[in-house]
Formats: sequence, C-alpha cells, structure tokens
Amino acid sequence: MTMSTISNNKVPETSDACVEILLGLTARQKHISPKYFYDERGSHLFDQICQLPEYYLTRTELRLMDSHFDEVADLVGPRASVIEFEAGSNIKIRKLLDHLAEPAAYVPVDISGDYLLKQAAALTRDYPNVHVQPVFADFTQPFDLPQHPVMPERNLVFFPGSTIGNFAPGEAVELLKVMRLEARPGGALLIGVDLRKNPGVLHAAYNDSRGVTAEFNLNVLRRLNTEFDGNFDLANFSHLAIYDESRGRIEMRLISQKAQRVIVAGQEISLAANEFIITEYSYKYSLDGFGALARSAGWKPERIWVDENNFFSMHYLTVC
Ligand code: AVJ
Repeated sequence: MTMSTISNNKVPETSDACVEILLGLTARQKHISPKYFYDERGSHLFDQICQLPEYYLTRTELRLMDSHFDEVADLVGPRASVIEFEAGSNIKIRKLLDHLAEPAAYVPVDISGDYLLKQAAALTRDYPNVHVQPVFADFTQPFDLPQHPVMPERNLVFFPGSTIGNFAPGEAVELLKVMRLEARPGGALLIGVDLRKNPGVLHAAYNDSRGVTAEFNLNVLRRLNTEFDGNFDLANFSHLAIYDESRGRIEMRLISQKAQRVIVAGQEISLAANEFIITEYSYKYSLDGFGALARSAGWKPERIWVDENNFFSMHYLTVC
C-alpha cells in the first residue's frame, strides 16, 4: 500500500502538549483545550453524544447533506480534491465522495496519526479512483499539500460538524484564512456551522439527561491521569455547560467540588471549592454573523442551506 505521508509539516510533540496543559491549568482562568477530549474513549463517547435525542447537531447536518449534496456536487464540479480539516466522521466524507463527480483526491489533515491512517486505508480500499493522501499537520498553520496523479480541477476544503465553533471568532478568522490559502485560487469551502437559538435547546444539548456529555467532559481528566501522570479524582469534579447568550457560546466546565490539590505532569495545581476548568467553547453563529466572519477571511459566500428549525447551517463559499 502506498500510504506515504507528508513529513515536512509541523506536528506537535508530547512535551509541547505538557507545556500547553500546564499553561492552561496554571492560568488565572484554568482551561484545557477541547482537542484533548478525543482519545479512544473520548471519541467513543462523542459518537454516543451524536446519538442523543438532545444533541441535534450531527443528525441535522446529516439530513442537510442528504438533501443538498446533489446541489453541492453541481457547484463543485468534477475532479475536485477534497481537503478535510480534522479527519472527522467517516460517514460524512463518504457521503460527500459518493455525490461528487469523479473526485480526484481526498486529503485528510490531522495531528493524530493512528486514526488518520486507519481511516485513510479504509477509504483507499473503497474508493480506488480517489487518491487518498493523509497529511499530518497542525492545520491552524499553513501546511504543504501533496501532489496527485490526476490534477484536481479545484480544491474543496471540507469542515463539517461545526468544529469551527471551538475557535474564538478571532482564531476562527485565522483558521478560515489558512483554509483559503490551502484551497488556492478557484477553490471552495464547505463548512457546517451551528446556529444561535433558544438557550433551552442549547442547554439540553450540552447537559443531556443521560449524562453522556458529563462523562465525555470528565474523560479529559482521566486522560490527564493516564497520559500526563495526573492524579485527578473524577468524583471530585462535576460537569456543567452554560450558554453565554451575549457571546453566543456554550462553555463546558469541570467544577471542583471542594478545595483540592492535584498533581499533573509533575506540577501541583490547587483548586478552590467551586472553581472551574473550562474545557471547551462552542460558538454559535447567526447566518449573517458567520457570513461576515468568512468574508473578512477572504471567502465569498455562495450558498447556505438551513434545516426547517433554523438549528444548523451548511455554507458553500469560494475563494475571492
Ligand atoms: C465537535 C466541537 C462540534 O461543540 O458541539 C459535543 C463537541 N462538546 N458536546 C460541539 C461537543 C460537547 C462538539 N463539536
């Protein structure tokens, strides 16, 4: 199998991760990056979240894809190279490749190697005419794209799932600029964006009645214990997601149930009773708000699809 990978891109090392985690846990407002959610157990819990009745995001986006990928395929045209930022859901990329006319290539970009390679191998098997070439890179920085045997007619950056919501608006603009750079002149972006809505709906989606989101949130402490020599007692923390309506963002918190000291990566961290660690922001946008953000990063909005409840949106944009 010819699954060589592009190696001149910058990939973070474990020691960088330790520094990042300790900086976050010693900051005035303690925080841990949401990217640490997704170890094997965390990815499994996220799959369970996607099945929850309260978590409308995945289900709604998949329905938008089923209804509108024919139209997307017409807009994209033949022989596109699909560049997926963060090798995410197998089912979404398959849906897209199934609709596009003679897709030339698929380039999943991610920092986590194992999953990337497994997924790429399965796609190579099932899509023999698509040149599957994973890239290990931190996609918040520009990276090198591989060459393909069939010259793609356009690059299509694919970023489903409203993962853009994990980035604060300023960071989101920077990421959208990297996407525009990688898409190159003539390129396009297909992105899923969760919308602002009734706070009750959002609260339920991130504080589900079965406690799966709580498990998912607490799992990050378990991961710090196993991978970064931590001694967090998970029983001493509780999950809460709050919606900040003025900022349009969900904030995931782990609340310390008592004053306690914890060791992680050789450093002692003290937490006061009720002090919390922020583990994730999930920004929600209005259609106009996201449009303005994308324009400021050099994208031209072409088409938006929304479900009947105005819960979730899928945007197709082209390089200005
Ligand atoms: C994968 C970032 C889109 O923000 O809804 C789900 C992650 N966090 N439940 C989101 C998540 C809590 C999810 N994203």
